[in-house]
Amino acid sequence: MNRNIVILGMQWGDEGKGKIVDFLTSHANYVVRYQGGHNAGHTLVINNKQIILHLIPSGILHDHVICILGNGVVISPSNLLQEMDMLSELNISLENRLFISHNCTLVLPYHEKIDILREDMLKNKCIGTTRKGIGPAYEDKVSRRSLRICDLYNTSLLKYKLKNIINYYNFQIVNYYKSDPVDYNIILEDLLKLKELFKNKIRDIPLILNQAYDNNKKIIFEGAQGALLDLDHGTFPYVTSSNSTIGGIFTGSGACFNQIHNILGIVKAYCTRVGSGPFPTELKDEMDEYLCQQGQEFGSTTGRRRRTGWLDLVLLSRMVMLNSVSSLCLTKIDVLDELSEIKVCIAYKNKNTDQVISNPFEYLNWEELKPVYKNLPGWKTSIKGITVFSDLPDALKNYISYIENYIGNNIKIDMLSIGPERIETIIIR
Ligand code: 2SA
Ligand code: MG
Repeated sequence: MNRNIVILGMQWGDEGKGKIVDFLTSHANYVVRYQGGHNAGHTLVINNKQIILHLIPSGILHDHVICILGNGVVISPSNLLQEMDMLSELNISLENRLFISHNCTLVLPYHEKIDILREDMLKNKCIGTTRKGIGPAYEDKVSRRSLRICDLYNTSLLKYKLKNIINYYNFQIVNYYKSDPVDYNIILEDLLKLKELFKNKIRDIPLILNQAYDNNKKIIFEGAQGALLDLDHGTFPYVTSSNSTIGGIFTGSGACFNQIHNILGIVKAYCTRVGSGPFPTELKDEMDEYLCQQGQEFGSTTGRRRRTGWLDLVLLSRMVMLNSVSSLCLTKIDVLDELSEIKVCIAYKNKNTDQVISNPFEYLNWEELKPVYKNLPGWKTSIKGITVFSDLPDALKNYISYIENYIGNNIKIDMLSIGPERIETIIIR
């Protein structure tokens, strides 16, 4: 594997990035999160035990690795504490292994409250957020109002800023949403306790990453959510509030594009989406229930049932282009083991006129899209236990070639994940 690798989800999240980060971390020195917050849910299965990480990078299970939360990550202190406790119960030490940017924005109870109030008010028009306060926290950052980790170390300024923020939020919460205000004193008290939590972890992350690069260290950048949920390039407004495409790395960590050697796009062999928004290949029949059960497609942060659909090669091609992907990793292939026929979306038509729509990102009316499918034969056999590519059934090899040929530009599927465990990974090249 090339030195510095980016792991990016190519769909709407839950492509299995966490497992791949954990797998590749055996060769890495640093694993960096650079966007999102505890809305993410990265599931790892080690020796039959499931571990779900929301904030702490998935490299943490390898004790030689330094894990980093860059400035682009929004941090809920209570959630971080919970995750640290969970890891310490597993005897995983964080001592000198978790470094955090002092510029990280804090996610605090008023963010969560306003996220929930807004979503409830929108009813069936809601975004379907994780209700964790992620959007409101990023809003505070953009409006230059947010509390950041560095603010914890200047108590008088912290009090002043918090007072203003609470006034700002309570005005909306009480007057517009007719809900109960949040309490300044309780939040302040909690914030004052956090100095110790962060003290030994705060570092100048851009400096660390640039020095690591100069010293030939290996860095993995761990994307959260998926490219189609990107604030700028995704299916707006049904997106998350950060840049989950490649650019998020540079603004969110301080690393630079010439320090990246490989951009690995993670693609699930079918599609899922949790929350509202366009999903052209969404299934509404018994196949939806089948994929959901076989793939255990339930949100790892909220427990919500994920919507399922066929692999969409039109959208995948777009995301490969947009992120300058160097190679792909196809995940959860085993979920399709029993199917006699597998569909992939290769084009769109207008649902009413049958006119071909070559570019949905130009056409913009997602509701009118009708997928055109290619039916590919299934392999109808279990691939469990297979460790080398040559042992895979021909129909699966054909499925892989079909995807590669469609994407073109010599982008290959270099890795396969055929189960949740580390060993259930096949390296093709
Ligand atoms: P938010 O909370 O403001 O980021 O929500 C905005 C949209 O982004 C989607 N989103 C996600 N989609 C897939 N997986 C995510 N993480 C969890 C998981 C989600 C869960 O791994 O399963 O447990 O429900 C994630 N985080 C945000 C969200 O559904 C909205 O569509
Ligand atoms: Mg997830």
